[in-house]
Amino acid sequence: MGWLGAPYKGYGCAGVSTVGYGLLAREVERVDSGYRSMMSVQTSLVIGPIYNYGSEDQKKRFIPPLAAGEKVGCFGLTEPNHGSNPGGMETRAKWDEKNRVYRISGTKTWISNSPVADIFIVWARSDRHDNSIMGFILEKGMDGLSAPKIEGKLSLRASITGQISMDDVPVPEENLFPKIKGLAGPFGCLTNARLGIAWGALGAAEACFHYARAYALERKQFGKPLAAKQLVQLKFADMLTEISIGLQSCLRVSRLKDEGRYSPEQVSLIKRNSCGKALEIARKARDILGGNGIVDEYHVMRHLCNLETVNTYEGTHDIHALILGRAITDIPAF
Ligand code: TGC
Ligand code: FAD
Repeated sequence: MGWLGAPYKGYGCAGVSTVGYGLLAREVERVDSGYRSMMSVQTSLVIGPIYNYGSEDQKKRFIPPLAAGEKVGCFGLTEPNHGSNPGGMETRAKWDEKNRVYRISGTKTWISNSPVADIFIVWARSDRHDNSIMGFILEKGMDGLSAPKIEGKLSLRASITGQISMDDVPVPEENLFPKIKGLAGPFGCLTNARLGIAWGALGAAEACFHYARAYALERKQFGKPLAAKQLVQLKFADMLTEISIGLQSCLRVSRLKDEGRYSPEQVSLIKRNSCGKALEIARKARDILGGNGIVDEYHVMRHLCNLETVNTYEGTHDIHALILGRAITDIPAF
């Protein structure tokens, strides 16, 4: 439908504004956060780095099938020992001069789409680049590359998650991103994805609001619909207020980004606010549905469980507080 890679221009991408991308994320996450996850990863974390940091050959080769949905991508930053602090990463790329390949070894974990991915964006420290973090494009079928699935998730069940296991994977030199070095590479991708999440989480909150409103108008207790009770109306007033204010802030930051006048901290502010508020809204909606609120048929509990992940990935609620704290005080407190 033209949604994958939507904010990028050319190579089969639609070329919409940041506001347009946000609106898409909001509508997709109204269905399920796992659907939006698939869209965010493919768009901001896979097509995005190839578009922004890749060579012309890499763009022509990899982006069109990703934008068309013919190939699935994933983004490997998190490691078993380094989640909130990816700067500690242990994955290594060793330059093999004779064969002109990088030999990559290490493990990435909690990687959306990895078990079904054709293309793997992997961040690793490279001995050919002063041990700096560099980005590589790995392809399914490369020697030593596997992607086992993580089982037992009670959240984001519509999105498949796995590890990326790399044992001396030979990656041709033309699969290295030539235009980026250091943590700014993965963090630049994350800023774009976090902005989509800020819109998306509120889409899930809106879905919960509407399910609860419809339910409260139907369901009668003490001789009247729940919607006729003042305490229930107070919950709806609070929910709608947070959704409205949250969406306005997403709109403003997205417009600033379209004008080239935004900062990553503003994105942290709205990602954190939207996820935290969406969780509170989903909990209120679940409460209004009473016992039915915990059943999959009524959807709210599914959104609530999904939002626990959305509040954690792409920087946890508290990590974004610390990013804001650093901007406010100039003191990093991580
Ligand atoms: P720090 O010193 O802050 O920065 C290092 C370099 O990066 C630059 N930078 C950014 N550039 C662009 N956008 C941003 N948001 C940036 N933030 C930092 C910075 O200017 C610097 O550049 P340079 O050139 O001077 O080197 O690095 P730090 O190690 O102190 O960072 C601390 C902290 C906590 C902010 C960072 O580690 C962090 O954000 N941690 C959270 C980790 C995280 O978000 N992981 C996400 C993994 S991917 C994922 O979850 C996908 S889920 C997808 C889905 O299914 O939807
Ligand atoms: P930790 O970093 O161990 O944090 C645990 C707790 O400690 C949190 O509450 C955190 O806020 C707190 N904490 C950490 N540091 C501090 C501090 N300095 N001060 C105070 N509190 C602190 N990663 C990818 O690279 N690619 C993906 O596609 C991807 N998809 C994901 C999909 C799912 C379903 C999930 C659950 C995660 C995914 N992730 C992905 C990983 C995600 O980004 C990490 O889970 C997240 O960054 C947190 O890291 P962690 O789980 O190691 O938690």
